[in-house]
Amino acid sequence: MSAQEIAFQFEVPGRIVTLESIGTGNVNDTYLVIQRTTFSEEQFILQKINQTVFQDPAAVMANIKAITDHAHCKIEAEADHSDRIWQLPRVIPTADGKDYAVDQNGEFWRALSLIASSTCHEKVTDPEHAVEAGVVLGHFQRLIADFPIEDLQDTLPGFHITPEYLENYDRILEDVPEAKKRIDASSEASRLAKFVERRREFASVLEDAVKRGELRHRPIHGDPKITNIMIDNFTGKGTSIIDLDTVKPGLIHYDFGDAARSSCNPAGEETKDISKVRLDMDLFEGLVRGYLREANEFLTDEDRHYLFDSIRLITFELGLRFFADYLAGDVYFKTSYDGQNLNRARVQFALCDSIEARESMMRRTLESFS
Ligand code: GN1
Ligand code: MG
Repeated sequence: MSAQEIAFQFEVPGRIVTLESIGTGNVNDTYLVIQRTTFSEEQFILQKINQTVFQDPAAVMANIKAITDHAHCKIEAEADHSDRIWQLPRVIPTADGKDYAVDQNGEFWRALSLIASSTCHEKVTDPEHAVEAGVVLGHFQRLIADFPIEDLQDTLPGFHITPEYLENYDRILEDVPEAKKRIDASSEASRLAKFVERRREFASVLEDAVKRGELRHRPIHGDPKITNIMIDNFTGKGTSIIDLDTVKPGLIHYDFGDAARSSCNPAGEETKDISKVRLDMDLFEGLVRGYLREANEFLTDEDRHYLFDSIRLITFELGLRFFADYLAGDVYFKTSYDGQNLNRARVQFALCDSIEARESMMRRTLESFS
């Protein structure tokens, strides 16, 4: 069945004008669909869910439906007192009332409303953009903070549990014969392997805090990188967070760390010029100011205590995930050239270095807005 035939199954009026592949996501396939009737036009997002990553797509959709229903009600209730018009994608049902369609190959497809007249960026453009990224994440976390985690399914067990990524890395080194060869064949890969070794103990910093009862699980977004933050074309303000696949119970720290690592590195995730990778303090100040404006309301002192570590950790973790995937032969993240996952790992580890060097400044910034 073609994407066109699938698009036709969703409850959107009109006939298809175009359907084009868009998006730079590393996981799902994404299309923009435009349909017209005699007197109107509807644009929406059609996505094929990657089942190698999400093994229970129906559970992913149940989480998205539940969390967006909850958040939409809150956005509506607060609309008159808000400084902007907040938006959040809506799950568009199929003609027979389901949250997804399954094609003859067993592939799961979903349709989501488009956040129109807004743009997402691969890199942060200026400190105001970083402020908006912080506000958008803090606002989303605040909206969903009271959603009961028992009503969310764990759709990606182990997601953001850094010690488990280390175990997986060790397994790859042991079980994939090519992995060791790849390290031996490249001085850059062996440098990255040493980088990992020096941070083994640090990898459990957040999970240890959970075990000691200092941090607790809450509903999280899971993937609030800068490309998932929509900026309103008219006002320049953040208007929506998108890509709700990884909404599940977890630590809000994973979200904060991910927003910080992706919004405060002006070179972006895909640069080949490693010398340009750094944690920019002006962008960081913006992100923290925006985030804490919304999040101070629900953060505990213990939550605040781990905010710095979360940035260092999620940056290290993503580098480790890219590196492990390179060693395993690119089985998880989509790539468009050979060695892309190795390059992505180099970027995240360089950023991690830069974060470590700025620890005291970053901690001062975090304290000054708390
Ligand atoms: C993946 O869905 P996408 O492409 O935004 C990944 C994230 C990473 C991100 C890095 C489910 O996100 O965890 O931070 O790539 N998503 C999943 O770009 O693994
Ligand atoms: Mg995602």
